[in-house]
Order: sequence, then C-alpha cells, then structure tokens
Amino acid sequence: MTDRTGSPAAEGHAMADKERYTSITLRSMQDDLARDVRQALTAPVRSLPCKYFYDAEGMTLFEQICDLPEYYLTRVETAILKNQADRIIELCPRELILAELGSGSSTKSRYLIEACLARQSELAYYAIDISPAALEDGLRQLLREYGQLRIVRLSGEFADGLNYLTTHTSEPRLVAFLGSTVGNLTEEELGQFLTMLRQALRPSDRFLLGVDLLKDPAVLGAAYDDSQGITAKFNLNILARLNRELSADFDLGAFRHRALFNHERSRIEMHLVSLRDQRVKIGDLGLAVEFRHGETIHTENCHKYSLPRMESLLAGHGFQVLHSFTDPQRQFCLYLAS
Ligand code: AVI
Repeated sequence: MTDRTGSPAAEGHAMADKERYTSITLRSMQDDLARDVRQALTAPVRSLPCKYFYDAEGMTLFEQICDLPEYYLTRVETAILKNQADRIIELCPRELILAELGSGSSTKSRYLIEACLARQSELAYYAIDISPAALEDGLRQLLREYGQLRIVRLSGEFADGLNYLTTHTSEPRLVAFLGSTVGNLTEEELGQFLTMLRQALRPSDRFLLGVDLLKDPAVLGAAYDDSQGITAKFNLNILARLNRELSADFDLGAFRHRALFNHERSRIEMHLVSLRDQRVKIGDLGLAVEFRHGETIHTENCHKYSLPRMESLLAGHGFQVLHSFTDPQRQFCLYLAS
C-alpha cells in the first residue's frame, strides 16, 4: 500500500490512506497581509507583524535557526518532550485527541503522538497553522511513520482553529502550544489568547505550553543574532516577502538586522534598521513609505518569562498547572495545565 506521496505506508493500519489526511483552509492570509502591512508601515512607529515571517522561504530559514548552536530553545524543548512525553500523556484523559497551535513543521509533536499511540489504538492530530507552507511535508512524514494516525490540517489563525475544535470534536483534547511561540505575543495579545483558550477548553481538556525562561541577556542575544547570520536573513526575508507578494521595492542591502534585549519588558526585540534615508514603494498598495537613516521597523518581540510570572499569568486566566517540566539548567519550561 502507498500513501498519496507514493511512499510505502506503515504496515498494519486499519484506516485507508484517503481517510487519514484532511486539509481545511479556515482563513486565507493574502487579504490580511495587504491590510496589516498598510496599517503597520503607516503608523508613527513602523512595525511588521511577525506572523508574516513564515512564507516557504521563511519556514526554511526558521528550520535552519532551530539547528543553530546559539538557538538553544528547540534543542532544550525537544529534550524535555522526549523525556517527559509519557508522563505528560499519563496526566491527560484517555482516548485523547491532539491539537497543536502553530504546528510549523510538526517535528516536536511526534513525541506526544508516540506517547498517545502507546496508550490508545488510534489518534487524531489537528495541526493548526497560519502558514500553508509550514505544514505539508512534516505532516506527510508523520502519516508515513504512524499508521494509526489521522491528521486534520487546519490553515488559519489560532482562534479559527480553536473554533473548529469546539464545533467539530467531542473527545478530550490536549492542545499544545510549543516552541515559545507564546513569547511572540504582546502582553495584551497573551491576555486575549489565554481568555479565548480558557473559553474553548473544557475541564477534561489539557493545555501544554512551551515557554522560554528568562536568562543571561548575552545567551538570549546570541540566540537572536547568530554568528552565521541566519537570523538576520530570516528577519530580512519579511521585506523580501513584501517585494514578492505586494510588488514592493525594498533594497535588502539598505536594512540591517538588529536584536536587542529590552530589560524593562523582559523581551528580545528584533528590528530592521534603515541604513540611509530612503523611500520604498509598495506597488500593490499604491503606497510610498519614507525611512530616515537609523529608523527601524520593529518586526518581532520574544518575551522571556520567569517561572512564577508565567504561573501567575496562567492562574490569573483560570488555568491550573498540573505539572511543570524543565531542563536541568532551567532554560525552558513545558507547563501542563487544565
Ligand atoms: C517562533 N518563535 C518562537 C521564534 C522565537 O524564538 O521567538 C521566532 C524566532 N525569531 C528569531 N529567531 C527565532
């Protein structure tokens, strides 16, 4: 038997391959891109929403970031998941479904999938991501490896994905939000997100949250400004994306990547610094934007939390932490909450 990619499927599964993969677009990003870029670049302080990093090129660069020696986040979180997945699943109800917010290439979820499938005969995995480019290859790989897995790929915002789960599933759910993506939310967005999630989840559901912990700013600085310049390319790719998709004429050589630690707000900020006075046209928006020498476009915030701060945020939004899993150096934490 072969799957739709033509590769041999795992042996011994009961489900037909065509029943095992469904792809649903809940929201298309293209209209949002034009609207959001106009709003963000015409504001007095220039910014671009970090969700637009993740086109196909941005996903490839992000995967390279995850392998960088300086970017400890992926390695440490993966090690915690690998060691603790069985324990995490033990703390969840039986006959579980798994949903992942911002699933990206779905590499880390395999440990949760394996732990689930050691306890139940079949598993439905809902992969929710705004970037269509993010999902396909990783999901196909999971299907090849796990014959008892069914995948529903949901392209849309987290809110769209959670609404879909509420209206289409009745089993107990484990909702995973890994990779410290929570750190990319502002304080206000985090509050809205936790409120929305609390409303969507029932008492039997579980929430698994991956959080990068506050640490030496030098370690954080290196993680976001690596020696090979991959993070710089990743940051600049957002301008390249506007050139590709909105007919803009950003000169990528006229902007430089900058990552700085904002102590007061406990976050790394990524910016693109204009290296000269310049005027950039965004053809599809009929817009021209002037940048002064030294002016920056703020592209991303990566908040870092202390354990007590995140615990109090979770508790303040009605979540009870069942267990927190950290590494020996306390670099990263996975919270399991109900
Ligand atoms: C996806 N997100 C959690 C990454 C982070 O660390 O905040 C994005 C990233 N930005 C630069 N490097 C990685």
